[in-house]
Amino acid sequence: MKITDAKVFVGGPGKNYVTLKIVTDQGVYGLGDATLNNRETLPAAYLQDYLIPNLIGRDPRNSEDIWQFFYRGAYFRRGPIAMAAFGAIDMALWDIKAKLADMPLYQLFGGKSRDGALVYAHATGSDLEDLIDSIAFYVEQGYKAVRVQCGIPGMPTKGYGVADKGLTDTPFITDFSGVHPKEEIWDTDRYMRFMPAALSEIRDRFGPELKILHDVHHRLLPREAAEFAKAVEHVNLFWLEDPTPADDQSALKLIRQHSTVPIAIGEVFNSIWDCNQLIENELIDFIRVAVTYAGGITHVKRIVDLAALHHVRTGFHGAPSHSPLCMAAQAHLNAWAPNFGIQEYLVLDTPECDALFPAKHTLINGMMYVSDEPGLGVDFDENEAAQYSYKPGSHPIVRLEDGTLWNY
Ligand code: GCO
Ligand code: MG
Repeated sequence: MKITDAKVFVGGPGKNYVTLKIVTDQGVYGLGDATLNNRETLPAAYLQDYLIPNLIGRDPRNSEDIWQFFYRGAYFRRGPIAMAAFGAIDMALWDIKAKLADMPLYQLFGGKSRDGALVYAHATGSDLEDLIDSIAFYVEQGYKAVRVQCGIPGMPTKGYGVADKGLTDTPFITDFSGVHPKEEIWDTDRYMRFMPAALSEIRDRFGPELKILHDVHHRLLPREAAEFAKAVEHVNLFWLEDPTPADDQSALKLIRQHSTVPIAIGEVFNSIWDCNQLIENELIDFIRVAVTYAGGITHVKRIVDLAALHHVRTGFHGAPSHSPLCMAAQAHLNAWAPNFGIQEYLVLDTPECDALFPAKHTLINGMMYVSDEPGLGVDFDENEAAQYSYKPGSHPIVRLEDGTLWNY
């Protein structure tokens, strides 16, 4: 069996999805996602210029050897661009393998450990009252877990994860007006004064059952993060995400010394070497890697297995930029992983997205149910894809009030 062709598509409804289609001499094809948010053309070029020419003619069933060939063969290892490109190939090869076996992908990992996977929604409010309405909306929809992000009184701009309008408006983050980022202003003191009390009030309003998550989005210094974690301990958060920039791993020790709040980190990681020490030293509780950004199923499954040895559960990244293919790969891992924790899931089932990526995965009462179709269970309509093309976009950047550049 041989790979005869591979094509890359960039574009989508309101997103720049990077979709890889690998075609074989036996008519079976596989799909993978290389969408690196706001840098989408780079994994696409890596695939087109270097990886695809080396894929043609290979046996698609040897997904492990192909992964090693690209990873070791690059010589300059890791990095989000390369890992997203390898990830797309790997995802597509697992799709092919499961289609050949005529099984849903999770069967190849060891079958299902659960029927439905717990997901969390994003609630957002420009002030606490709006946020409480937004949380109530998701609770009424049946969600058992909600991430809560709130505008901070006196903060010159709205802050991370706070939508511009409406209680269900998803803050898509990317601004498609071009590659020059908008600027936001951050003030740690105002955040520290407001947010712990707001979380406390949310807990009082919604009672003990609701799983409440909060994303600090890398904004605090280690000592501040320890103080914050201590201050919210009584709120009984499901997790506190990215309290400090995830590249300083020793910062987590200080937080751990002062608080038992569960910590989730890893959405910016792209390799097991970014998280092995955090996992082995048991400094985190949830690992947030995404299958796309971290080298595909082959590599992320290794991370999940390492995490399981250290009581670290999964909480895969599921921001709106992730393609339905990445979400499907994660849905299959979620169905299998003995150490599954939760899945971030931002509903993207617009008619346009469904037409581009037909799929049978379902979301009912805040639980995601994986499709039993062979493979990843997501298709890709090339005719639909023809209407979309790449649109340059960017994340905001963040500054302190005096102009100092801060972490987005
Ligand atoms: C999350 C993330 C995202 C990121 C985004 C960057 O928890 O979902 O923090 O909102 O900011 O994925 O591209
Ligand atoms: Mg996050």
